[in-house]
Amino acid sequence: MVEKLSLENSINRRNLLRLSGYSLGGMLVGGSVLTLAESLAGKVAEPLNQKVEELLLKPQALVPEFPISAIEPKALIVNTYDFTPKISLNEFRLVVDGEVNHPLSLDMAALQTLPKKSMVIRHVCVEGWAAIVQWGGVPLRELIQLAQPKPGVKYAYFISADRYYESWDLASCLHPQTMLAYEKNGEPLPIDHGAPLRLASPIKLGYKLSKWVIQVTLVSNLLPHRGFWEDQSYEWFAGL
Ligand SMILES: Nc1nc2c(c(=O)[nH]1)N[C@H]1C(S)=C(S)[C@@H](COP(=O)(O)O)O[C@H]1N2
Ligand SMILES: [Mo]
Repeated sequence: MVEKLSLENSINRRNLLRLSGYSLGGMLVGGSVLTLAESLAGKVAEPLNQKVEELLLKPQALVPEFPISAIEPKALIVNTYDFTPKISLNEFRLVVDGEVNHPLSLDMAALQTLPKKSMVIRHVCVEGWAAIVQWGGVPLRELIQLAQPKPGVKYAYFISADRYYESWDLASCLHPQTMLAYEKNGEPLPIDHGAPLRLASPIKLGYKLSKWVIQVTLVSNLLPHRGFWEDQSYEWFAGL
């Protein structure tokens, strides 16, 4: 059975627990998912959402990065609210959907053919610790450009395999230093730190940086649910 996973039912009906292990691929893929090859082959001709275009062209202030020698290899504390999900790499797909012209469903091999960025930044947790970490991965703006948000899109939801969820403003998503990371300190991302794919960015506090991201849903309005911690009174924007 192919079930189209909508953002609302993924949050409200807690499908994610059920999804978190195995049959991700088939269940997440709806009717009109283009492969990366099809997207790249020029089926992405519609004009971009104007706001996306502006944000891509307008230089956004970069946060200064650190030299490799500043990395603190032991300082990143595993901070997981509940459990570490089991994700089968064979079945893993990152789905980018919502109000987009070209929904994507990409496995890790496809993600690793996209432009790669590496950065050394400080991760800051509100619980009072920080760590200088090197992340390697794909800038989120690359994926958003491929998916082509429709006019009106202002936010992204990030759904994780452990039922964590977050929402971000579009400008922060398109910031050149916001990425979906698959490497930490030059090595494949460890499971506890969010493998195969997690958010990394020097512009947001730690709780915005979702681990085990399986779905990015672009929307024009926020739902009553805004984020796992935000729904328990943490600040939503959480900028650094
Ligand atoms: N899916 C998911 N993402 C998450 C969390 C979590 O519990 N689940 N914890 C958040 C918090 S509070 C922090 S500080 C960072 C910690 O990342 P780390 O465990 O790799 O150090 O992940 C964030 N992302
Ligand atoms: Mo945190």
